[in-house]
Amino acid sequence: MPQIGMKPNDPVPVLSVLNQDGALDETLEPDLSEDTLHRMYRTMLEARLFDERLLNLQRQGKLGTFAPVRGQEAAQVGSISALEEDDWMVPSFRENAAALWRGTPMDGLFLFIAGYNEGLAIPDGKKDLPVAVPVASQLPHAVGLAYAEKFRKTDNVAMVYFGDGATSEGDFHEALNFAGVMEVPVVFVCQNNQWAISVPRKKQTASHSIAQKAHAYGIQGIQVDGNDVLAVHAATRDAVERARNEHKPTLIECVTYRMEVHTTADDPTVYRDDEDVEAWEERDPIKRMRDYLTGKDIWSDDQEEELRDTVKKQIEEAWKKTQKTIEGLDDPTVIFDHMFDEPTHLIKEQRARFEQDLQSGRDADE
Ligand SMILES: Cc1ncc(C[n+]2csc(CCOP(=O)(O)OP(=O)(O)O)c2C)c(N)n1
Ligand SMILES: [Mg+2]
Repeated sequence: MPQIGMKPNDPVPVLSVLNQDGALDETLEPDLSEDTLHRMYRTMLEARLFDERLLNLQRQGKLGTFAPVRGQEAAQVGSISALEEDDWMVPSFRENAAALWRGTPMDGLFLFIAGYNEGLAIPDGKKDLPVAVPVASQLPHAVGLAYAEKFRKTDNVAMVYFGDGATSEGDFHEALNFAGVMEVPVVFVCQNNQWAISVPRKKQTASHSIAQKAHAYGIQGIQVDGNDVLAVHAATRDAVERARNEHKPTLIECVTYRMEVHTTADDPTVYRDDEDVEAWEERDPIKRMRDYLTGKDIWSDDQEEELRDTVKKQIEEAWKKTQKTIEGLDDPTVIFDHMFDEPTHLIKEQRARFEQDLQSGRDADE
């Protein structure tokens, strides 16, 4: 049989705009206003400082487990800032930076991490899905939402976040396949942070890149420097436009690094080298954006100090508000409230049994 030219590692475009020191390739600089750039920087800093406070409160036993975002702020803020209010944001479980950009209140995030269902409530009319813990389960949801938007002839799109580990799940492949065949206006944002808990990227797939998997489904793929907020934004803006105007999906691989623990239940010192983490410290996305803004003469040390103070106050106020809210929450049966609009008979039975158990506990206490 004649051999036809088949390249196993088909090249995908690779995009970077800012180098490690915040210096710029001017030909690729996205056109963003000073206000937008400031808002992006502020959200990245909010996410970083919020993460630090969450860790600190978790270590004091005041919060439950959570997945820190440190190191991935550019991947999230660069991408979410390309989305419009009427588009869908479909997160995984590590998207606090993207959630903050979408206006999710910090006290809601605190409340959820403290173990209260109420913290996950999405305000009416907001097109954000709640956190999805089952890895990759959110990808088909995003494809369904985007397909419905197309069906209803709106020009809204959906953007879905997931990790490198999620690309080994069937849901990832089914979602990309359906999106390609049915021409669904969805943007797949993979944050390749090099780890799925203790499983390194090279054990996740033999594929040269994650972005190239797009080709198997007939959709566009692009790999970007995920610690370069401008590159992530430029790639995502193009993908959102393509989804909105042509109903073409895109897979974006943001190459980044999980600088922290997987969750607070994890100890990465037993499976990864400090030198790797230190090497990525040099590519810190926040420092890089700050250098860029300073180089453009639109950021100063005074502004930095003022912003840090403001954000720290905002975090403390949100924590105080959360503690107050917790005092007024004493109905654990709300866990049955949000799965279905009309509860199924099984949910009704479980709720009744749970209420009985709670009552017996209260009777025994008296
Ligand atoms: C279906 C499923 N399997 C296993 C788990 C346990 N688990 C939680 S996070 C995770 C790794 C996910 O890695 P990745 O997709 O790279 O996301 P990251 O945590 O790096 O953001 C695993 C295996 C889960 N939540 N859901
Ligand atoms: Mg990962």
